[in-house]
Amino acid sequence: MANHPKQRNNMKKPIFKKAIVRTPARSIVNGITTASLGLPDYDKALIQHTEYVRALEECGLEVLVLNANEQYPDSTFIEDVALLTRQCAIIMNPGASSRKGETADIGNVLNDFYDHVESVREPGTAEAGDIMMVGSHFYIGLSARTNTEGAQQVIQLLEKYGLSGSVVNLTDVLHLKTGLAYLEDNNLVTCGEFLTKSEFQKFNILPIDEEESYSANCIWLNGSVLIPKGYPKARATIEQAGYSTKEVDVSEFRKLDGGLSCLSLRF
Ligand code: CIR
Repeated sequence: MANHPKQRNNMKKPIFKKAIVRTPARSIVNGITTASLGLPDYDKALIQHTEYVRALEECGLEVLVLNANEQYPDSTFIEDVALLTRQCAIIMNPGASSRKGETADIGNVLNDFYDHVESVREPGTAEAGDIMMVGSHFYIGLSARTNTEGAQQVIQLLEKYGLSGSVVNLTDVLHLKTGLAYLEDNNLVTCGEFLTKSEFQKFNILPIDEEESYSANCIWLNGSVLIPKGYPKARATIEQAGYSTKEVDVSEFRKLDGGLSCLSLRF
């Protein structure tokens, strides 16, 4: 039987065994935001974070919880500071000036897990919320946080380890994965500006309505999909595609433009 053109990207699925998270700091109320949803409630954020860790564990991951870093209000959004692949870790250089120092202690943490730890350097900036892994290929969003120089450095580093990368222009959202999530088996949760982009048409697109756009940032973890609580249409779409889902309430992180994926590094 001929291959269906939308089934070309099938390849061995990753198995995620570990995750690294960082406890929210009290200073989280000073985090960067474009949302008009009010200030996050620190106590509620702590509870939601604990539940998020539990959900990761229920998906089979062993979770390393780093201490809060009060100096950096956005430091709980740890996904942005490093890209973790099977072959290497790449420490990012965040484009947001208030977040640059978040990378200072991450090298020591990653050295415990990786033989190869690389870094993006000035004038390159990159935040890994802009990077989506599809097998051995990495889509890198050019955003207000990730510049062309940063993306090119990431691509060169990936190529050094036999991986590949390509850039995607984005205009409407903070990070690439604000509007996209790869669920393996060629399935791509897609929203807004990404629905019509030519590079994503080879995927089986699971479209998310604009009014539920926040839920496009969901995570495939070993067969289950973690999605934010309160997006019934998105949940139904993902379940109809054959996945079991697990809802996590991340309302306090949403107030700072943070999604589910931003809260962990998974590898
Ligand atoms: C920021 O603006 O940097 C944080 N308040 C939110 C970061 C969200 N991270 C992500 O989407 N990967």
